[in-house]
Amino acid sequence: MMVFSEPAIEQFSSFINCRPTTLFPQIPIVDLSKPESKHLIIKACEEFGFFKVINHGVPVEFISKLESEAARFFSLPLPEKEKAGPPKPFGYGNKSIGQSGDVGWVEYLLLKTNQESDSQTFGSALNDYMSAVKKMACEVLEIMADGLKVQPRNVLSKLLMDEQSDSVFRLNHYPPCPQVQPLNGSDVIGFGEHTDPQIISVLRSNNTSGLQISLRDGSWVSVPPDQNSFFINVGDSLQVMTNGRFKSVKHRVLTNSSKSRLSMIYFCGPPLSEKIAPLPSLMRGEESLYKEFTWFEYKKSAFNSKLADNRLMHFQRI
Ligand code: GA4
Repeated sequence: MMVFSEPAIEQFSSFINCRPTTLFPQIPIVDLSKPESKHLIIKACEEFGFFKVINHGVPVEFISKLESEAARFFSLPLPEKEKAGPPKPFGYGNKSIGQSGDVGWVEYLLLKTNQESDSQTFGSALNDYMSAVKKMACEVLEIMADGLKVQPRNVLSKLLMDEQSDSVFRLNHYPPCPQVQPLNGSDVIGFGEHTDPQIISVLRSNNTSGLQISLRDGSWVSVPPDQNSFFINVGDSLQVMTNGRFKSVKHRVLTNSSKSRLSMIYFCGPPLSEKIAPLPSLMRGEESLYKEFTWFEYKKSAFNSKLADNRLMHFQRI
């Protein structure tokens, strides 16, 4: 088993008091093979900015192969893994998240999606997985466009299909985290609360709990893990493209004291030069709530922020 000793847990600053945790039983489940999925997706994006996808079409063998490759990578000795770092912007990272001093009880790999790279480490598993997940993400975005009654149907998915699409792939490993006395009743943060800057994020994890989302009333609920499904988060860019009709979901990950959690997330980003603005047909005479900006400008500002910052604030009109 992997030992995660530096810094000692006692020195670790990311504790929060967040018990008791409520489960999120009403999580919207979208069956991609059913015609009603378009209404369910719209409702879920308006209410939670979050939903679970079943009948997703991603082959199980792609998922399990990448999961075992990732587990193998994270079980390497630290100096070996560090050869793949630092994550600026791509590579291996350990506890430190972003450039503004955030920390979490997590190690990770940030990877490009547009190049046949990292094949040395992951063989074909990575590309097989990413292609299948990208296809599924495009399907979700097309059903969403349908549900929003915006045309053409590929208005969102084409941003992902673009050769210049600035998507990112992330593997997160949350080692089991010893809960220390006298911190009983506190949880250690694996990945602190934040919204994702992109359009949507597509997450798959093993069967270890930890993911929580924040509801509209500000309460936190735990998302029961499901290794056979995918979870979709609405990101800041989609909030802007829908002029605030969809809200990007605040989420975080808490550590588990006995089991390790492994997640793989595809962050669907547009090309850097893309203008992020409300889709004209969704405006119905309204004004845009946001100033005009490109994905490059938003990303630059986001990467200078702290994880928990409200990044869209600087781009709001009022
Ligand atoms: C959150 C979503 C993705 O994981 C990520 C993260 C990025 C990073 O880990 O470097 C950021 C974070 C994420 C948002 C604010 C900035 C940038 C850490 C951070 C403090 C890869 C992304 O695109 O934005």
